[in-house]
Amino acid sequence: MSHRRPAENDAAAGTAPPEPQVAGAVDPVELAEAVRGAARRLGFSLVGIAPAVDAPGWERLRAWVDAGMAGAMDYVARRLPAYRHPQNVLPGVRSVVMLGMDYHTPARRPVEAGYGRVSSYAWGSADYHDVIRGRLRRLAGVLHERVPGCRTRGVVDTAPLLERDFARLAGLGWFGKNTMLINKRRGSFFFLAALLTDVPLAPDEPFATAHCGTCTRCIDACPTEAIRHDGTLDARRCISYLTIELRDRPIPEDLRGGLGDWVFGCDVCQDVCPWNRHARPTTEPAFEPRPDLNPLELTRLFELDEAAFRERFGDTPLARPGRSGILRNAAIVLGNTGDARFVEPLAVALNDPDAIVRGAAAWALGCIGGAESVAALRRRAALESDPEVAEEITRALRAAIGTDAVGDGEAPSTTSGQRAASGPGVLPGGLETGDTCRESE
Ligand code: B12
Ligand code: SF4
Ligand code: SF4
Repeated sequence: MSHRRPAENDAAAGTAPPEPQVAGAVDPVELAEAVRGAARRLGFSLVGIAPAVDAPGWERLRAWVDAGMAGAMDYVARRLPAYRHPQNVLPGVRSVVMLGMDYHTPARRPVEAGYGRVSSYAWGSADYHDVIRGRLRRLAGVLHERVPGCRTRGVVDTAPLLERDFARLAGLGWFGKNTMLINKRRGSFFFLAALLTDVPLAPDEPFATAHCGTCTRCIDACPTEAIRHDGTLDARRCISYLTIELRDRPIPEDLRGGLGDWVFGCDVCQDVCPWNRHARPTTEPAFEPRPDLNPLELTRLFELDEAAFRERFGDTPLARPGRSGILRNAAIVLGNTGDARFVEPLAVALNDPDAIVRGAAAWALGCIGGAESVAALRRRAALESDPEVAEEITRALRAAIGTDAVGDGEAPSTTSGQRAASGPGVLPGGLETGDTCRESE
């Protein structure tokens, strides 16, 4: 998802000492109630309080990072020691107020070829980080008013805090097999955020049970087989990671087909989850879907330069992968359609100033094949100066023409290493040519 890079201060950074004038002055139970009430009024539908203890999931996080499953998200590995205790996020912390804000809107519109699906958390007119940070500041204000001199820090996403771990400790729900924090009454379509404070607040009971039972729908439905049976997710395979977090480089070729029509993020493992039948619609106007994001028209995106892209998407989560990432993803989604109507926009993308976009467009044209794709690829091959894009073009021509020699009139071959495609027609095993591009090989 749109996980921002670590910021120096997340939100609501606390005022400096003096020590809070809290000892004996304010009842932790009464104060906890006041915080709960204020949080609900600020639009957080879930509120729970965890004690500031060692993160129970830290060893699992370390194992996950050590196994390389964080992929290119090196900010997680870099700050691994800091995740051990929330003390590293706010020195002197005693309580972690965990909050959930619903973003579900019941209106996923149908997606025709030429459009891409955007994860529902990003349909709104504002980035959730900005919306939530503002609310955290106001919630911190409630504590500061009651306990002058106390310290607070509000975080959403970017601090070294295992938010799902502390949400479970605060009684908000359990870890589903899809790794989401699931709440019995609300499902999982909510953001998490935390307000850390040095004020002692009466904690809630941790959520001690899990309610997935024998269900494996999310594991079975994941298009790229990213969810493992041991309750971990290999981020390197997750469409959310590939389309949002993996930036400034190509998406690994064997996973491009698995994107299907997802151009930003992925909701599959939540859409299939029975607990999301209980998801409640958001009451937050900023999360109401923008019609142009649900779904996103792809073919015109290649006409946007950097400034135009920023103008259109600068305030939304799509700004994180930026023009380069979104146009790369769009080219792959168009390639996955196998539809010749998209050769023209892809031929435009093939001459994009950004090499990542050109490489993805080449791959997509190889998927679609046909004389026009081949002609566009050949024209670009004569001009291309980037060695990686030139290599993509060579492989795409092989896929489109079906020869190893990237020339006319050679015998079809399935040894090119990219796809066993051979132009329009049926492949061994009864697959139609387009299917090889849609599959996660
Ligand atoms: C890195 C990251 C990602 C990565 C990796 C995701 C992952 N599953 O690890 C990628 C880019 C793939 C990703 C994708 C998404 N993310 Co994300 N992500 C994060 C981030 C920044 C850190 C998570 C992390 O450290 N992961 C490493 C693993 C090891 O830790 P973990 O999953 O947080 O915690 C697990 C362990 O502690 C373990 N565990 C601990 N003890 C035990 C014991 C047992 C027995 C078991 C089985 C497990 C277990 O289970 C926990 C829950 O999975 C958090 C924000 C934050 N600071 O926490 C958001 C966050 C988790 N993401 C969020 C969201 C919404 C998403 C997406 C839905 C976005 C989208 N639609 O595209 C997808 C969902 C994919 C999925 N199924 O997880 C929300 C989740 C809200 C919720 N209700 O759970 C968070 C909290 C952001 C937020 N502030 O709202 N994300
Ligand atoms: S978000 Fe999509 S790709 Fe990632 S684990 Fe869930 S279903 Fe799989
Ligand atoms: S789909 Fe089934 S297994 Fe997966 S998180 Fe939901 S209940 Fe658990």
